[in-house]
Amino acid sequence: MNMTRRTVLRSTALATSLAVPMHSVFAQKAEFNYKYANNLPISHPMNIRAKEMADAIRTETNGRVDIQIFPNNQLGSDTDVLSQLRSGGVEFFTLSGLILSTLVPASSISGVGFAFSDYASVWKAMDGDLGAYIRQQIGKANLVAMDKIWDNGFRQITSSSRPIATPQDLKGLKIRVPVSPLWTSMFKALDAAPTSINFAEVYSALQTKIVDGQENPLAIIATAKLYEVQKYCSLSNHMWDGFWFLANRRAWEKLPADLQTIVAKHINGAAVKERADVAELNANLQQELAGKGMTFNQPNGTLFRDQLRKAGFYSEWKAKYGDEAWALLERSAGKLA
Ligand code: X2X
Repeated sequence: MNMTRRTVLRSTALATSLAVPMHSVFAQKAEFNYKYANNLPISHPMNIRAKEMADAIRTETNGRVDIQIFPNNQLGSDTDVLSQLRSGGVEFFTLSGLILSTLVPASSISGVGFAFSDYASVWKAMDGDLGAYIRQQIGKANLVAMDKIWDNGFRQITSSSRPIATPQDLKGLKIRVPVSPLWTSMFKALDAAPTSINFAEVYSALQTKIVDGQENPLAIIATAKLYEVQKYCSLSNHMWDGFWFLANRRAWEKLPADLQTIVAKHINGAAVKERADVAELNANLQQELAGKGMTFNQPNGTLFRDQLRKAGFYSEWKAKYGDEAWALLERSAGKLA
């Protein structure tokens, strides 16, 4: 059953009342007590499906594997938790490939501006050769990426000061971007003034006007309540973004093969359900957000893509990723540079 908008809003109420770490009472008897951290609100489909996933793993392993979920940056910002994942302080972490690119440069290629125009091309790439290539590169950094990437969605630009209808409207805009060279590069090429801020600090940065804008899919704008501090939402669809479900390699290899199979099955199964939930939400939340006071506009993406091309953005990043990876991207995205 897809996560409908109403379900999310109902789960928001439920989740708010449970706004405590989703610690497991079963931890005391498990053989493997693992921590899974993420940066999304408890009400986001990622956490709804992750709870189901952890319950199914505990049941099918007869309590041998207990995964405790720490949502909403409870264990620290993305930058902090990536360090904890590498050291084994946490065993699992979901992270955008664009943020992971500070460690695995190739992992941001899925976020190249305007590369994907629809989900058919996204999943052809991410469940196909490009996803396999990125997972291989992640493996070289001593991390394990599960087969199915979780969906974040197509990203939209929000602002407290003005709607973004053309690339000129971005000129000088103080826009928050996640900590990632590709995000900074893209908005600099669009003449904006990007500031790298971890998601944990985004709401307060917008509230205190450290930045005027940010960009995220509607499901995050809704579940993180960014509509409270942003007036305009421009449906730019300027990039698709996803979350790799990452494991610390030592922790993963400690699991016997039979437990690895069960854990991977339920993690990947939850990813597929979360994808459907997020796509449903992102397709239906505009009305809800307009009801919360946001003003929407639909910019012409071609103008932004032309600006990126003129600024040399695609040729710069083709050179950084190399011909092999770029060819894998264009196989699903079409000709870019
Ligand atoms: O930091 C963001 O904007 C978020 C929540 O979308 C990511 O994790 C990339």
